[in-house]
Amino acid sequence: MAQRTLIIVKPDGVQRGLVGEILGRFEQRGLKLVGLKLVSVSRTLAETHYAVHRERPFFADLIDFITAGPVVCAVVEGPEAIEVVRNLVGATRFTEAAPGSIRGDYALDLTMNLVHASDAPETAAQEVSLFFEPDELVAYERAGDRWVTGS
Ligand code: 3AN
Repeated sequence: MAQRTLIIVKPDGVQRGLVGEILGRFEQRGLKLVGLKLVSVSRTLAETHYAVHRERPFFADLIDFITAGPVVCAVVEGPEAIEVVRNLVGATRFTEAAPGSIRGDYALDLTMNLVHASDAPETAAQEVSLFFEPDELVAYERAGDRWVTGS
């Protein structure tokens, strides 16, 4: 089933010059970009986005980090996109992230782990609408898609 999911290249990814490399992995897999922008995340937006972690001891560090510099927000679309993207991103803990995944290739820290990706259909819908207005998402056909997804 075609899904849309939110990807955030976190401040460490932008500062390290890895935006192209990271977004390229999703493009290379065949996922379609339908939204893309550079954002300075406000503390209010960060606290809403990470509300599920509000009571956790690392919450303050997480908010400080995600607001420390610009991030790149993207929405990608494709078959089972939520799970496909999570697998490309790799496990939360860098010690467990498989080589070949983004975190497995580039991350050595639990907070500075380069990428956020939605983890379920409900959170994907919430997070896409938190970071993008409806008119910022673009529906379009790609000529090559029938050779990638069959549709
Ligand atoms: P993921 O980013 O893999 O979806 P989540 O949603 O469980 O992981 O956590 C969101 C972010 O919170 C992580 N990317 C990481 O930066 C931070 N985080 C999660 N667990 C911890 C922890 N035990 N200690 C410090 N930071 C954490």
